[in-house]
Amino acid sequence: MSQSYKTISVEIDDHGIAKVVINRPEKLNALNDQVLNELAEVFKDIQINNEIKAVLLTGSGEKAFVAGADIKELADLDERSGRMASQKGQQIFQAIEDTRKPVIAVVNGYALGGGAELAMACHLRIATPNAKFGLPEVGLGLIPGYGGTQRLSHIVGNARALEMILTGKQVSAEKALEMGLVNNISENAEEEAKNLLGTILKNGPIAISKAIAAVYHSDDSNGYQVEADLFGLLCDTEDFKEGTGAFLEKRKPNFKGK
Ligand code: CO8
Repeated sequence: MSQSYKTISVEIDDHGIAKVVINRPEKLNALNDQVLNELAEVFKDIQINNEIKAVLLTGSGEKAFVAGADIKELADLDERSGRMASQKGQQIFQAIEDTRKPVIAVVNGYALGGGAELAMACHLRIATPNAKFGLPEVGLGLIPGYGGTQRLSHIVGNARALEMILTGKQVSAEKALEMGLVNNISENAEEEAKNLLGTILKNGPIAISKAIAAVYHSDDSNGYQVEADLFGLLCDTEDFKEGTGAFLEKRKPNFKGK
């Protein structure tokens, strides 16, 4: 990566998995303006860095993934600055969701407020058994503002989303799994996430990026059209010839991402 960050560390392993760690453990990785700005920069770099094939996002320390937006900074917001702060965070989280490389959150503790919203902006979520999800904003006289009202209802449905948002109550990792809010729970969540990414990365990289794009169009009225267009586009790739050729020749495919 081209830059060094103060609140985020990034390490790229031999398989092209970028491990992105939010590094503010003394404040349970709360998202202050600096963390948000750095997250935006990191994901811009990830999008254009060909060395990076997939992303694992987690929080530092034993206790928290991210305990929310930084309440100290929130306390001074008014109508105008509040709307702008919400929009800024929404855009950054949207850019994470729009990454066309798989992004997996390893939720290693509290994922509250903006932290739950950040995990939901990732494509997949693996939790440690001590993970706790919650949207406690109503207890602060607020509502979720980084896309949580929208993403939570897409993921778990309106009734369950409203229960979480209106009560502000935390849910355990097990409950989150039952609700479909996380893909899996593991004591070794990071290893599990890397294995999952390893399995994904054996497949054609263009197909992976188009699959992510197609799934995120599923709520649009033109989702089927997008699917057909992307399907057609993939039929013109060398990876498609390689994948089908390898099956017919009974060998493993060697995808080049072309
Ligand atoms: N913001 C700022 N500081 C925090 C936050 C936070 N969200 N969470 C924890 N901290 C700080 C604590 O103040 C404490 O700092 P210090 O040691 O200097 O006093 C340190 O982290 C450790 O925290 P605790 O001592 O509280 O640790 P506990 O183990 O006792 O408790 C909890 C852990 C339960 C997670 C507790 O810290 C807590 O309730 N945190 C706040 C959780 C919360 O309400 N999050 C939602 C915030 S609102 C939000 O995210 C809105 C998002 C949308 C914004 C859109 C527009 C801007």
